[in-house]
Amino acid sequence: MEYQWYPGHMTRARRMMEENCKLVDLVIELADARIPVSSRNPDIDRLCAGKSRILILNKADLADPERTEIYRRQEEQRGVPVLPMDARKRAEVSGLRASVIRACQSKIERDRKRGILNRPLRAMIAGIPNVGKSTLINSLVGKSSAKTGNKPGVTRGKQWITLNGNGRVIQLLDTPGILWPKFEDPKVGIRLALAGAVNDDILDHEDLACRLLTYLQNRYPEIIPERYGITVEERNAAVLAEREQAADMLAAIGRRRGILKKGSEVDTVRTAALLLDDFRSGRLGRISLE
Ligand SMILES: Nc1nc2c(ncn2[C@@H]2O[C@H](COP(=O)(O)OP(=O)(O)O)[C@@H](O)[C@H]2O)c(=O)[nH]1
Ligand SMILES: [Mg+2]
Repeated sequence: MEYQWYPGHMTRARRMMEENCKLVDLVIELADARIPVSSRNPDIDRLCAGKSRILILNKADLADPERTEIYRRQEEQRGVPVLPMDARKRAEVSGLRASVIRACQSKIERDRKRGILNRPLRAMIAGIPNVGKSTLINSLVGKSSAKTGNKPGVTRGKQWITLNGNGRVIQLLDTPGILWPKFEDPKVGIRLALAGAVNDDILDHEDLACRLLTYLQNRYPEIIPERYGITVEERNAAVLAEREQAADMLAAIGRRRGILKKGSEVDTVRTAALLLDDFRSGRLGRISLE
């Protein structure tokens, strides 16, 4: 989350991806199930050309299951195996080993024809910051050997984590590949920010909160009234622009929760922080932004 994507960072990340891709048979790409398009970087196709691929739709516990399923089917039609999951849950992560072996089947066949049996399969995990790469590695390995949190992996030298299971050895590069988000489309930037994938301090929380409220009003109109016990005033809905409606709603939430400044004015900055936190932690329910 502390990531600021200066060109130098991007170049370094790209070079690392290229270098590491050469070492593996398979790339396990992580995307955020709530923003499956905005959290991916299409450059991975070029960087990892010729490698087997698996796409993990992580944080599926926070996403709208119907949308996740639509995206899963769409990507599988393109030939990429897709696994929605909650990387924090070991039981959900355990299916990944079988998927790795399946995804590498043609490689295994080629080896077999050459008389090479049980060569370890090498894999790496890749994704934008905060998508859950370290969490996934921890769950796969079963102990906290990979750093989680908001900092990128600290390991410098190349190390492999050996995963046994399904009768074949899988070697996982212990340093995940870092992909950089694509910000050219401002909508993408907003979705990344809402999902908590980019540095929060530099953002206007009120603006984000209002955008979220507008989105929810259009896509999940029952959520805000249910969670905060407020009603959208018909009168306002009829006369106010979408943006003003959202600001109105934010103020109503703050009033309802008693988030006030000195005096009796609603503190919309703190209300915005509450709303964003409720969204990011799943307290508003399972919501997808794409
Ligand atoms: N709800 C939910 N949170 C997750 C999941 N995977 C990771 N996280 C959280 O997302 C944050 C970032 O995870 P981390 O593994 O450090 O991301 P990395 O930067 O890609 O290595 C942490 O707070 C994790 O607990 C998931 O599947 N569901
Ligand atoms: Mg990490």
